[in-house]
Amino acid sequence: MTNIRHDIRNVAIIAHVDHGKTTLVDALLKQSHTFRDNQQVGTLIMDSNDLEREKGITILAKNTSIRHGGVTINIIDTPGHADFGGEVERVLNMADGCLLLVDAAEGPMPQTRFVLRKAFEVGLRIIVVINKVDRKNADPHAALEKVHDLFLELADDADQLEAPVLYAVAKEGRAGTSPDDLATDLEPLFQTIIETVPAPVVEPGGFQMLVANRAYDDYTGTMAIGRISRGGVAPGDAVAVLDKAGGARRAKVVQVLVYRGLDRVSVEQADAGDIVLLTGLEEVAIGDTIADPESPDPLPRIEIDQPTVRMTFGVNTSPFAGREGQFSTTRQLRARLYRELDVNLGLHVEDTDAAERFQVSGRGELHLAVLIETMRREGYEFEVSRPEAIIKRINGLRMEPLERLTVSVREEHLGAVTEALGKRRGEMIEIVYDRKGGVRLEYTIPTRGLIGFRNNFLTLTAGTGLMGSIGIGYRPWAGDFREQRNGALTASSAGTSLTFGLAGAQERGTTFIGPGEEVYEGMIVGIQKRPGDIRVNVCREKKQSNVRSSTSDISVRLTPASRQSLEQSLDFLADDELLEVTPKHLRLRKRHLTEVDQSRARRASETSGIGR
Ligand SMILES: Nc1nc2c(ncn2[C@@H]2O[C@H](COP(=O)(O)OP(=O)(O)OP(=O)(O)O)[C@@H](O)[C@H]2O)c(=O)[nH]1
Ligand SMILES: [Mg+2]
Repeated sequence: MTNIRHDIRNVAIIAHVDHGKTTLVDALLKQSHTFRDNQQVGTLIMDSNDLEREKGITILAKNTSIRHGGVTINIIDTPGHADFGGEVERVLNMADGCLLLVDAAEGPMPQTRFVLRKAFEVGLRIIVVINKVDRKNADPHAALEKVHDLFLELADDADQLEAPVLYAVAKEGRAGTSPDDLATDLEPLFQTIIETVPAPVVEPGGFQMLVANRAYDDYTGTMAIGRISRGGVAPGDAVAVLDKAGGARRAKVVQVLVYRGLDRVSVEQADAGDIVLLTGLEEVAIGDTIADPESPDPLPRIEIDQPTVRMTFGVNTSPFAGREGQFSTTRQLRARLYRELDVNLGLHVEDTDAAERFQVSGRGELHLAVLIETMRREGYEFEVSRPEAIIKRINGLRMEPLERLTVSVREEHLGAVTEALGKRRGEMIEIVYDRKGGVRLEYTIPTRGLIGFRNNFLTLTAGTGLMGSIGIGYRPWAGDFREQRNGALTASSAGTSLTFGLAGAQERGTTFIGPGEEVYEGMIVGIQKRPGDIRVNVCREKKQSNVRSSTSDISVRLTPASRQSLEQSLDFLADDELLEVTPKHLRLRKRHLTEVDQSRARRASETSGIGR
């Protein structure tokens, strides 16, 4: 006999990046009176980690829970950026339904397609929410029409085509069944969730739960998060942890916690359908099953799409190595990278033939950049190489990852953007002009062609363009097309940069550093105006005729340094260059620092015939 938990709904919120998921969760939380009346909660409450707040995007999927009437609605907020698609894949198994948000002005974007496909695969009931209908250029009807096209394309059976549609302004906490007639609150959305999302079905049998996520707390240690699919659990219960290798380990549950708004509260018992956090189980990996030791049946492990981009992480070999980081040895770097695999499902780490270098693969540049930034904030120092697409041999053929790219640009930027994409082997599959001077283009393009493209795209469209892409599999290698970057300005000797020396460098190009910074020979201090590296002496002082004076540099006009962010630095890197990452600095450098080393490396690659 099966039971149904009428008091619970488990719902995930999915969408393309920035379509308003976290904002909608804010409003749902506020309207469910989860907070005390005088509690200051702010906005994007669920984007709780520092990097999320700085970047204004969600990186990790997170749970929360609200009460509406007599029903507990467990909500899973997910990231919309394609690089964090692995986060979406691993949490959908906790839900029975989802809200598919679509921006009324942008319409469905590449990640909308990705998350909808995953939702269909998992069998979620879908509620379409056309959000941001307040935007000036909103066109909710056109957006909905495109959503319908997407449903037709992706649905496997007719049932899946039935989805209620709501319109919303998440920012104001309003929703309704027509874009011109929104309620003053989200009541229509609450109702639709309760009516549409199936209540959890309780499978009969002993306790069973798939670990979909982990959290850590200094008090309780690691917590395993998941949805109970069978039976119940209470503090003190003995359980079996079933791991990837097929092994089973006995453990004892210490606490059973559930979400209440932003808090976690301890409960005496939880049952199938509940989303819980269990403490006391120590080393549990995502994808493990926790089960009754009497019926230790593993659930299918979570399937995650393969990485498409990789780079090497190595021990810092710059002359400044060991100065700024707390953790800098091979052992520390290796342990940290492998530890990441427990929680970051989309990531792969491999040893290389060099003991001090590791190959790290992820779902995109941002996926890897977030790892780099996180590690540097933890006190690690290391060096990374240029990100590259992962090339495979399949049936003897050289194959490369391909992406589907959607760009929206203003008509005046169309020429520049299509030209740039053409050079990167992009193939246009669709072009749609709207009535407001905008153009939407669909492309297929090798992942290779997209690495480093974002910055370029923002420049070409003066910051007004919109782009998004998702991996769509492998295809035969499309041939070389590497665009020549302009040459680097490299420091010719070690020392401290001075205004006079930098002014000399600025005659040759743009500088990345300001005066008073320590440099080493072979460090990249700027970019010149044409191909080919040039060495510059940024530490050169003006010859003094008499007494040295700290104001003697004033006569020289310096353009402010063009500082490179982490992502810009990764985009900048050529094959023979590295990025040194420390808690205090990002330094671009040549792989071979001195002229002697460079020519030796050049000779070695020529004689071995592998030269790039
Ligand atoms: N005009 C308007 N802006 C909105 C609305 N909802 C959200 N926004 C804005 O859209 C931006 C992105 O909102 P988020 O809630 O962070 O979007 P998200 O889907 O969670 O983004 P990721 O988690 O990074 O994928 C924010 O600046 C919001 O203020 C809306 O209904 N109308
Ligand atoms: Mg978000």
